[in-house]
Amino acid sequence: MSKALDGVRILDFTHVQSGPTCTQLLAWMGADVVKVERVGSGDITRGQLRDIPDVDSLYFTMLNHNKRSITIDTKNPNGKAVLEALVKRCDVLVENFAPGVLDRMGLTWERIQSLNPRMIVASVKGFGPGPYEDCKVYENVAQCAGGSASTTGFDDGPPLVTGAQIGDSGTGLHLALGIVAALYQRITTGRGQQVLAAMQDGVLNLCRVKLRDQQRLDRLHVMEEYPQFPNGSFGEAVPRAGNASGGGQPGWILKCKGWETDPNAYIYFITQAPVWEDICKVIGEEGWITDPDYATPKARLPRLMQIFARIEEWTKTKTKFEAMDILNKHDIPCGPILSMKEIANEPSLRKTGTVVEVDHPTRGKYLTVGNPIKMSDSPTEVTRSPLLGEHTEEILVELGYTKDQVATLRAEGAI
Ligand code: CAO
Repeated sequence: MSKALDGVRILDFTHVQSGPTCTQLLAWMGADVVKVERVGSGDITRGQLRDIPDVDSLYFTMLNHNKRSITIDTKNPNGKAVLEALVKRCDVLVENFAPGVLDRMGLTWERIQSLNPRMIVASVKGFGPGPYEDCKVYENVAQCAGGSASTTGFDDGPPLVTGAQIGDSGTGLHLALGIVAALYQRITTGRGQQVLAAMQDGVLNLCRVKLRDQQRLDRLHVMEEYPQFPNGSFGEAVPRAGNASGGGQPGWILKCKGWETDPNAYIYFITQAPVWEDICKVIGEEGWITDPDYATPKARLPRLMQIFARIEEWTKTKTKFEAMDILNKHDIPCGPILSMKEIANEPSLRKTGTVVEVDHPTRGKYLTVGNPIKMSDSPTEVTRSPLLGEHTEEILVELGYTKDQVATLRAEGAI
């Protein structure tokens, strides 16, 4: 079956996490992704957080499926010639080097355009133009600068980073969308363009509701769905909201049976207004259906913590899965706190290809997260990540190099 991005050639000059997530998605959608790596060492993540000696780490393998690998020393003139041959042949160059690196390699936007005016150059950077544009950035820096850390955690604790890689993988996702849009625009303009996704911008985009709340706070000086209401105090900036829901339907994380020993025996419980009557019946508080102190969402706001404490008395008598079964029958929105172990073993996620088992020649079998985007006419088959330089010769031959020329390049360390 054909794939959405069949025929699209990606020069993947990415490393670590943010850029590789983007090009992995494009590969899953059918693009031919050629990953350019340093001779001898490759992407630094090949050797980071290793769980098996001398074997590509899960960090690397889980971000580089369905790609081909070529090694090039881009600081060697003949290596640079190979890189430029790839620029001429490809549709998109994706990179996430520190600011200025591509220019120092001689691959300025002007040079790339002169080599291939149809080339789309897509970059992840830590910051967009401004005071921090020259800074190197990793995940947690972006979470802090994008508004996530100041709004995550509990009121009486420090700012917190989240386990979701919203700075790296989140920005990779944003960049992938920019790339496919640029490919679409190129159909009519015939021209390439530069696509920039800054990690600070990507995180802020995902924290949009908190900028909404900042403006509500500026105007009203109070936000009734926040746990600081009614007994705590609000300062000038959006406070950390604990486990409060970011939307109009109050929610909180509640203990379930076994919480004393299982750190994940919890459920997220949402007191959605349309099912308030059912919630009251399930927990045995039928009086709250008509009691004016509880009957309306507005009346409940100052009592949310007390209400959740009462609901928790009920959830503590059920496992999170028993509670889910009961609550779902009443259409009460809720979600179990699933551990990574539970997710890894969840049969339905295996069935949909969201969690996939992959075989690797030196590592053996391992689990990875498959394509979260499911397309009916462009199915994803996850194939293993390439070994370092596994496709160097194959790609050079495609570029028109003879086997003798490849041997010469190898001998001089250019590839
Ligand atoms: N051959 C020869 N040299 C190569 C090469 C190759 N194939 N590939 C890269 N290099 C060189 C570059 O030319 C550069 O050299 P110079 O600094 O001399 O010009 C050098 O490798 C290092 O590039 P870098 O500065 O990007 O790498 P770093 O490890 O020092 O920094 C990071 C890493 C992630 C902080 C930085 O790349 C960055 O800020 N990227 C943008 C933001 C980003 O994507 N961050 C998320 C990373 S995922 O957590």
